Amino acid sequence: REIAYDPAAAPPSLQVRAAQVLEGNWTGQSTVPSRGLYPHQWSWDSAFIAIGLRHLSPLRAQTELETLLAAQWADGRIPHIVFNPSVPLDAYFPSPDFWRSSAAGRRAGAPRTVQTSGIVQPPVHALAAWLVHLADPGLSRARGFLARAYPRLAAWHAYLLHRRDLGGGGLVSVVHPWEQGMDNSPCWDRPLSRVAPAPARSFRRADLDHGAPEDRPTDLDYGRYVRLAADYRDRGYADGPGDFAVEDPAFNALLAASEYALARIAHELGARDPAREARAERLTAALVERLWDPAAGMFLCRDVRAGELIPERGVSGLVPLLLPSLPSDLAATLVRTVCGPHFGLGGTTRLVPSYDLLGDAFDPHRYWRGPAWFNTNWLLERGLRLHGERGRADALRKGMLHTAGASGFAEYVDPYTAQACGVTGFGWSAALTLDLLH
Ligand code: 9YW
Repeated sequence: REIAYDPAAAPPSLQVRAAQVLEGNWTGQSTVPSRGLYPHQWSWDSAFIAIGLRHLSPLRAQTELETLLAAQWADGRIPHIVFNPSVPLDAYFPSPDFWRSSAAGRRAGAPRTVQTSGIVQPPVHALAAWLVHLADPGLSRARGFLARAYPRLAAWHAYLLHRRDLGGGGLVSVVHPWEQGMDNSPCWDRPLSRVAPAPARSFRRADLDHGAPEDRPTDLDYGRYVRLAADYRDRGYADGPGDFAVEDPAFNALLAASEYALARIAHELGARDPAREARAERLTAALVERLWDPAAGMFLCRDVRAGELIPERGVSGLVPLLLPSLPSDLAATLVRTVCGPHFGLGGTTRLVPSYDLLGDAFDPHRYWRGPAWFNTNWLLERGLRLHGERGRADALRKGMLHTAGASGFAEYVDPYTAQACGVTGFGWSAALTLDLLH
């Protein structure tokens, strides 16, 4: 008897499942990180999502970035959240009525037509724009995608380099843990300890409606996040000395990588811009000078207020492996550190944890205090490949693809067991899976 082939019975491939997540999170103009937990557009999420989306629909990937860039402030900053007006205010905290961008951000040039937050996130956008262009150069040229994006991306970088060099050493400072994107990393514990928390009764967290409290930041963390953000808002989002200023290796390395991308974009547009590459190299040199710690064998964060390096090993200190002009002895040391006892790649872990396995604050389930995340692992996979570590890059890629599928595209996973933590169906986990598949 002939057995009919029933395609409906075949389990969908990883590629199809990843595409379904991105389809489900698409709003028509952009993609939410998570339908429940993060129902608006996030800045660095959109950059990573566009990098994956380009393989499904170059047009949607271009639109994703264009929607974000349309919310840029006149001073050049790209806000970390662009709010969707059709989502109820209490679905996410802090909501638009906390940030009050169009009123409090008026002098900094916040847009009038759309509500945003007033802080920023890591500058992955020029890198994303370049990769999106490469996916379909014909469509990109026909739509003037890069020609329209270029001045905005250049203004974004100028904002960071000119308004945010709070330490005066050629690196950008973040003024809030949410800006760096690894909210409750133990790297922030010391500089945050100087911030008086806002009273717990003065706000209501919406994140706990969607996640287990032991996988999330604490109420004390949130009190400090709220205090810092409210103070910045009350200063009209003007940049200057504040309570929290940290030079972070990942944030600055991503800016340098995006400067290289902007140089390529300028070249594609017929404008020679040798200053860009020089800037990327200067940023790399400043990273080495100000943040490299030979004893740790990696980059550390600098607490600008205290004038010292923060003695905690976070995954952000490995991300500069992404940079082509990193001195080769430093690249080799970083590879040894990723594979050594603190991060365990290829030994005790299959994906790189967000924080030191041997650190006092290590917690395999709590957000950025230990779990492995897909975006940082994607960046390290590229870095390993760039520096000739093909075998290790291939193994990491394999580990990521397996974990993405097995965890239902989790937001983050236990670095030892790969157990899913946070939400599933997470935007960049699905998007970067697609990118690895191509
Ligand atoms: C928040 C959206 C964002 C990410 C951050 C991550 C988390 C919490 O979620 O931030 O409320 O903004 O730490 O990196 O962009 O996915």
